[in-house]
Amino acid sequence: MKKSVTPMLVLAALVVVAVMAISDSTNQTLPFSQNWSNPALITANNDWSGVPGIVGYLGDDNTTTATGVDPQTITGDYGVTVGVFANQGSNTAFGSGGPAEFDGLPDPTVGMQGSGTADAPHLIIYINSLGKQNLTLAYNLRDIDCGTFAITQQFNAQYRVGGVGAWTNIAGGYTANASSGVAGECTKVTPVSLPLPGACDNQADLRLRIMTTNAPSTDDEIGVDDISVTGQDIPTPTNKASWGKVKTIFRY
Ligand SMILES: [Ca+2]
Ligand SMILES: [Ca+2]
Ligand SMILES: [Ca+2]
Ligand SMILES: [Ca+2]
Repeated sequence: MKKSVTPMLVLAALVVVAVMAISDSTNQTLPFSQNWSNPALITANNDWSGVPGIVGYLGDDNTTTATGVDPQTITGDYGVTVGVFANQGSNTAFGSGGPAEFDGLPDPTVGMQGSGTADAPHLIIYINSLGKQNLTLAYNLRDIDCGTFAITQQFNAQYRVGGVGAWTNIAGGYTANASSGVAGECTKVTPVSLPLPGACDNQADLRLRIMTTNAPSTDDEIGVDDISVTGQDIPTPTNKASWGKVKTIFRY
């Protein structure tokens, strides 16, 4: 008897293709960088397919309606909705929560702010660190929102090896307030440079997560710009004796 493909299977396949098409979570080798200077990376809402190795999420888990949540306390996956508001030009007064692309600024960037829906918007960076050690994650948090309000916009950075399990806070990765905290101010830059722990060395699937949370009252739009992930080559052993030594040093 001839086998037939059920409509449900066809639908499931189409959904899989659709999900795959809106992001490029290919693990990127080092050195990796992204400064958002190319306005063509993101051209349509919720489509990250032109951005190698970075995907933005709304963080719309909605298990909490609280504001001002410390992002260090969020260690599970938080919402799976891929999102970005594309082509916002220089409209940093844009009020919707989640990631957004401001490609018309003199220095373009992707930014994020929280909202009642986007409780914990975040970027995930997908890295292949095979052969690399002593990694560093760096980025600039930029207050790009000149709105007349003063709030506290928390940010945090975490890592995870592989696609499942808890996220681990990176030492020094918490920024208590990336907003200037001054009404109408939009020039503050918070440089962040984080040495990553040894667990991040030499991994085929390393993920780095940069997250903010819904601030009390109106959120400040904060750019996550000049992202880089760098590392050093793990020395290649030249003979059997030195290989033993290397294995001892880099055991974890
Ligand atoms: Ca930039
Ligand atoms: Ca664009
Ligand atoms: Ca501001
Ligand atoms: Ca808010």
